[in-house]
Amino acid sequence: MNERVTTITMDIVESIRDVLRKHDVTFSEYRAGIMHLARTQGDGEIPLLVDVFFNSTIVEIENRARKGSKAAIQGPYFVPDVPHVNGELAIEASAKDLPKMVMRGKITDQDGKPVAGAVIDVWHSTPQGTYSGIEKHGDLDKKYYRGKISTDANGRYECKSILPVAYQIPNKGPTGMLLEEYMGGHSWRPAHIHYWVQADGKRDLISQAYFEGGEHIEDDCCNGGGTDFMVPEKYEGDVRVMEVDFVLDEAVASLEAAE
Ligand code: MBD
Ligand code: FE
Repeated sequence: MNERVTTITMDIVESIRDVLRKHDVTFSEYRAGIMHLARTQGDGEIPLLVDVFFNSTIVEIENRARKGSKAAIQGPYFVPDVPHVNGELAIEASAKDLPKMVMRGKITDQDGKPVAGAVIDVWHSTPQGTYSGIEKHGDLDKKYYRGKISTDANGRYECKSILPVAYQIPNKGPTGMLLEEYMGGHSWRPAHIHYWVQADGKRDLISQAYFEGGEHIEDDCCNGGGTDFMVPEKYEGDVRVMEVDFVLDEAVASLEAAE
């Protein structure tokens, strides 16, 4: 028995009941809703559906307490235990000639001191707008377009990859159908890079970066934080430079205990 689970579950139930009453929801609508959820579950899209609508709210709550860099949505496609990489993410042979980017930046603490030995998980979509290591997306090995990178003694990191492109969340399944067909919206996200920064004694930071000049930054189907996470357009030769610094908060003891 967990009091917090009980309280939150009953509040969810009560707020859904209010919505059902407000809209005079019928037997057949109720049953259609259940069937849509069942289809979403069958297609493995429950994490996607929930993230589309609610991940940004969790981010909002998380950011109330943050003094350093703000968190962004994580999305459903993080994969744990991917290889450490040295300077470059694995790229498929078929993608070798695509435009490149370099991710780099500095990690500091609240006092501006560099954080050495921080580990950053980075991940981004394939040129096809899918993610590696996700069963529903095909069988591309999880080593592609993902990796753990570490900061050096000066708190700096650097890693190359291909340039991610504008990205449509899976839009053929029940989540895409809900957004597009039933609700008349779209299923686009801005091209993005995901980050998960971890360092001893520091609060984890999950973030993203968007590309200045890219589409859907302020029109994101996942409400992803918009221009707050946009990186200015800059090139070195023909390589897009994604310079992203992170300022970490100190670890919060009560959060670690809760995990
Ligand atoms: C993604 O790639 C993503 O980043 C989010 C937040 C939701 C769905 C797919
Ligand atoms: Fe993503």
